[in-house]
Amino acid sequence: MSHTPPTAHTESDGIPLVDVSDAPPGGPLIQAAMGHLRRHGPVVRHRRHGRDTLFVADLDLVTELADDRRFAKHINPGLEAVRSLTADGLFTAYNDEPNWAKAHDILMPAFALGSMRTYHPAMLDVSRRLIAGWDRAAAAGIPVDVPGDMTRMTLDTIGLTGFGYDFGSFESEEPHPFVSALVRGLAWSMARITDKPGDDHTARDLAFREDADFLNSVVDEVIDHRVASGDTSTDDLLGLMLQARHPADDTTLDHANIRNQVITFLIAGHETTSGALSFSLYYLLKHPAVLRLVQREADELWGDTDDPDPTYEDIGRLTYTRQVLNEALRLWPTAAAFSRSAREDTVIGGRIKVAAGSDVIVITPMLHRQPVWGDNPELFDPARFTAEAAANRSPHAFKPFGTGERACIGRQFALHEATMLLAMLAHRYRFVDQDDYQLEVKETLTLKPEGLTLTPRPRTTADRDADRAALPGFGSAAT
Ligand code: FDE
Repeated sequence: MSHTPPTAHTESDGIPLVDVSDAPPGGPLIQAAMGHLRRHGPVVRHRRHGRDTLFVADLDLVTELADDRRFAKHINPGLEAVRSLTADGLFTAYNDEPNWAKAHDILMPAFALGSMRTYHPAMLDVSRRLIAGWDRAAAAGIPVDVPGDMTRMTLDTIGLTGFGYDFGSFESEEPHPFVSALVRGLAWSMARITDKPGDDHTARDLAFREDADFLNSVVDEVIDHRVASGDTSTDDLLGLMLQARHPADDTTLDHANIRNQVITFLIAGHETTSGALSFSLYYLLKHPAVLRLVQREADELWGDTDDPDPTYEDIGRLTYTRQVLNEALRLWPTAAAFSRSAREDTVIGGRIKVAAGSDVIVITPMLHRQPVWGDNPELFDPARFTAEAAANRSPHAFKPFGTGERACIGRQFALHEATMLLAMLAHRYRFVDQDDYQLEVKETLTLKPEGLTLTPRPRTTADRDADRAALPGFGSAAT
């Protein structure tokens, strides 16, 4: 972009002000926010067309904002736009909208750690679909489209485990039409954030309505299919939503809300996790010593078998693989910001006035690069996430899943799915960086490494032995 970054002047409370009203619409919002915070320090006042938002990365300020007694989740203009797709679904519901608490209570059990045992077989099944495709690429010596395949994986997984619906994404070269409509719908939501007041967007908005209608029709089909089947079990999300009665009023969720939740879970459950997997693979591709440690961990569980059968319990034992995932989520938290608003007029940091209801946004990738992370926060180092290192750090230094009562309900789900797939891929393949890929972060509602490809090569028994021999002494830390 040729546009010069806006310079800041300082407001009376000492906070730098960045006015982007003259910036062209569109463009990557998170990376622009990261740029402002890198240039002007860990709190910046951001102004667009007269509307002010505080951008925050400072750990002490985030610690204050995380206090649910003083602050609550804010439905900012971005989420407000996503509401056109998901209305009072969990992710976009206002805090006081009755269906938030109702759906939250009904669905919580489906996301408790123990429920992952139920989803494990389907997650494994979809992992094997992905691996079948990678085996074909490996045999042909051709690269795979990493974000594309990760998106197929996570969409099929949430579809099957959540709703018993098979998107069959690996059967097609093209993304599923549902995904294309979803991606366009989310792009529409994001575009609206930078709209200039007064511009005419009729055609764009009509196209969005068509996509939204299509999404609703697919979801209605999924719901109708379940209802018609006469299946009344409650062991997936859809079953719970159709059958479980809330103790407060003994009613189930209504049809419109169930539809909003299904779309919510399809959005929240696939884009974010797919990005997390893609960034993890990017870092493994670029850090062979880390990859070897992941491989050692997988080899210890699965030995030289070409077709391991990971158990539910195995996934909890993949602690180093989990550290890799966390470190990727530190540098590139795929849901990269969350908004807070003050319950009452207040002051943060002892000097910054925050009016009730005004918008404060935590820019998570910059929180994750604060001094608490040491002198070289850009360095990829999974040793930051040993149990000991994590215990010695403020819980507010790492927020890839948001905060408080509106934090991510799907956290265990995403971690189980992603840890298993990463370990299975590292166990089975060597990764070849055939194009010397240079990271380019693409923004939709979430972040992903644009254009990342790699060539998988089968890992032979001889490779496994050589990898083990190349490892430094047992128990040494990764770099
Ligand atoms: C949520 C979430 C969050 C918060 C946001 C705000 O605050 O605004 C975040 C940050 C997140 N989330 C993140 C994430 C990451 C990853 C990887 C994920 N995530 C994944 C997932 C999966 C699933 C299924 C999900 N996820 C889901 C979800 C939901 C439903 C929500 C909403 C909650 C409430 O309630 O609010 C979320 N998530 Fe997530």
